[in-house]
Amino acid sequence: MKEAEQTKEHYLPPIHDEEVDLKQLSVDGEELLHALVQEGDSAEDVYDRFNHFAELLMRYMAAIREVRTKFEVLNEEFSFRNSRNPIESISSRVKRPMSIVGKLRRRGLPMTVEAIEKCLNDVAGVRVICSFIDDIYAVAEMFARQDDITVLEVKDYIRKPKQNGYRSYHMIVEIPVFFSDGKRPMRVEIQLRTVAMDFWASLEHQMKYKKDSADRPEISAELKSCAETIAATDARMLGIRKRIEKLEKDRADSGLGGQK
Ligand code: 0O2
Repeated sequence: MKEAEQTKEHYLPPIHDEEVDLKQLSVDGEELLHALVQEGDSAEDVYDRFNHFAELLMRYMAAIREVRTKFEVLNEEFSFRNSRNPIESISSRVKRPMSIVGKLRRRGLPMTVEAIEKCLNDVAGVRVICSFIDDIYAVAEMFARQDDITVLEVKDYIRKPKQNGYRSYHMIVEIPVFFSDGKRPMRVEIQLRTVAMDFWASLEHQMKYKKDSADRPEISAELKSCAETIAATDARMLGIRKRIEKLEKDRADSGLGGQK
């Protein structure tokens, strides 16, 4: 165990940019090492397991980069053709090592790299924030029809919002990533939502940690009402954009396109 603790700093691959979470391995370090220990383990076994874990996170980070690039390319092409960006921003994260451990424990799964790859869908997460609701479906469809993408699951919480008012379009996909030893399919969870849905979800997420509060039912009701207002506003904003586009088209068709 000591040996593993001493060498882990040495092993860590370089940090690439702010989206990369391998730093978390050092933050979670000792707790993570304890979680990975199995009965009868030698120091080498623990060290190996830690290294496999770190390598797996590195692979998920690579998958995130592939997915982000695809969305960035789609955004640029769409913007070139239509003179507006369907994507406002993209963020991504690799799940914290101790959150991975917690999820495996809750599900009664073994603390192994195989169990993570096979059973957890959200180790790599990419969030795509779109301007309008129709952009979400357009971008998701353009992404999903790329022939190296396998869509494993879709949850459309926009057409069918959750009871609490949560709205987003979720996809679990598999993307092939090329490493030195060959191609590996990597799983990534993608969440697509509008700016307004994202604003709502960030605030609602804070309720997760306020389970015992007496104010919870009232806040939840208020949040649900806000979710409905937001959904109505998103729909109205889309309607306005379509009307503006029609005006522009009519103007172009009538030969007035160049005049103000
Ligand atoms: P975190 O901290 O964001 O990672 P699964 O992930 O498939 O095991 P589940 O819950 O069936 O479990 O998947 P689902 O419904 O697709 O939700 C996955 C993620 O969507 C969540 O991850 C959240 O990020 C987000 N999400 C889902 N429901 C809600 C909600 O009601 N409110 C908010 N704010 N976010 C939600 P995690 O792991 O729960 O959380």
